[in-house]
Amino acid sequence: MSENGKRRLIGAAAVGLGALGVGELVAAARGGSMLDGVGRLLADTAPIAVVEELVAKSGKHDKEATRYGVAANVVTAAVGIAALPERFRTPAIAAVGAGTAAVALRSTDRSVAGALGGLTAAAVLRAGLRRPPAGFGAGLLWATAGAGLFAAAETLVRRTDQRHRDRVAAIGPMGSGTPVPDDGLSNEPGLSPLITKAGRFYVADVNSRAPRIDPAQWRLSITGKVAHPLRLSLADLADQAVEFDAVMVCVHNVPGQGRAGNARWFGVPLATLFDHAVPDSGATRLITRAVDGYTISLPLDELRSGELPGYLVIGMNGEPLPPEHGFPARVFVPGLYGQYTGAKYLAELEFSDDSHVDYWWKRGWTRETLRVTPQARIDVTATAEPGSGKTTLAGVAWAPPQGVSLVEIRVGETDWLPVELGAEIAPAAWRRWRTVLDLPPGTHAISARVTGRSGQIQSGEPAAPFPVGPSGFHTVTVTV
Ligand SMILES: Nc1nc2c(c(=O)[nH]1)N[C@H]1C(S)=C(S)[C@@H](COP(=O)(O)O)O[C@H]1N2
Ligand SMILES: [Mo]
Repeated sequence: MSENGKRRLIGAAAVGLGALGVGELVAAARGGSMLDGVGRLLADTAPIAVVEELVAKSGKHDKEATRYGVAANVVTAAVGIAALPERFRTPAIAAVGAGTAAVALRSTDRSVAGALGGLTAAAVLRAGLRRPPAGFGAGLLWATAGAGLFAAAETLVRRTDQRHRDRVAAIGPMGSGTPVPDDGLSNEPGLSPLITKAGRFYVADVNSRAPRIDPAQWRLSITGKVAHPLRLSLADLADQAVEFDAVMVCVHNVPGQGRAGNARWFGVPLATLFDHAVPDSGATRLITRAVDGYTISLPLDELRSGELPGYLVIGMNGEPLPPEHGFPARVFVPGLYGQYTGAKYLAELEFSDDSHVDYWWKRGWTRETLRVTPQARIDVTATAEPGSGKTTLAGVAWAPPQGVSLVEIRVGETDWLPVELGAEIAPAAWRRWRTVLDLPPGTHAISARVTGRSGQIQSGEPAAPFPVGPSGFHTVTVTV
């Protein structure tokens, strides 16, 4: 490529960054983001193999990774457009602008903001590519301004989120205030606490950012094949709520990972709502529908018979649900994987027949109501001192809803050895465990497994999460 051509492309990248910054700031000023809309489009449409690959590779920062990945693509698109013959540029930019706007409009509550951002970014791109920055200084100016505006937009959105978070927290306590009982296990450094703090609880979401729902305006609609449709406020629900301890597990939690958390929840038993609403005989599924249209449906028979005792949850660890965990309400059936347990940011509970198709079913996930399989995790491997074989192992295990009856560990291919269990705070909750071994010098592969009170023993056969849930043991290596 000629020097001139190179300079033109670098100039275009700078213009792209400028357009991104201006667009995001325009969106952020109204509480939204262009990038969030694009991120959601990816979640909605990417082939399932791509989704699974991304989830498997991503850790805690997958949302940030998506945002910055999308941002990088905006800059790349600017370069691509600049490389087109002049007569194609305006239509290409118009298509990108309209596309971004359309994508924003189909997403959650901040759609208009994202759409305005997209159109503004397109206008800036058009102007910038028509009179490209002449020389290094002008390009640097575009790039710096763009990066600065983008950073400002990020700060603005974060502030708006924080204001919402504060307003949610100000609603006041949601729960009984009863202290969590001690499980009697000595507190090893690194061992998961009995209750996972909301800020440390994993987040799994198709949205980059939780919708900001106004608690004063919000009502839960109970609709569909039902004798008494209902509209309930948060206060109506709080009046009927009870407390329960349970572990929530993401179907993507391959053994050893942290996509599981144990919380003290506050919610209305679904059975209570069914008593008020009275479903028709033709109703077979309960559709839990979020404000953004995301749905998870549940088999009504099992919910009603008590085989799947579910809750409409409005509180977590004594407080309102934090925005990212589903404020103002979500459905949770202990013992079902998160992806099958019910929607966060609930707008509606609809009694329906079997014709409904859930969000993830379209992408090949099973229509079976997937139950959590027993899993043990090793959080701690601590040798007393260098050269000593005395090694403390500790962790958590779950087998909801019936509970954990046995946790064992195995060193290499030797026999399974039972470990000490902490007291059970609730059968549906996770249970902590601990043991001290005297290991011979060398390197050891140590695995853990759990047996549920139902008799189900954790399977050691490694399997990826898609499409019916993961299996295998968590195995760590310890060198003495
Ligand atoms: N509205 C909505 N509800 C949802 C999801 C979502 O993306 N949107 N994700 C589901 C999945 S896959 C899981 S594992 C749990 C995660 O809940 P958490 O983010 O509070 O941990 O919520 C479930 N409910
Ligand atoms: Mo999940």
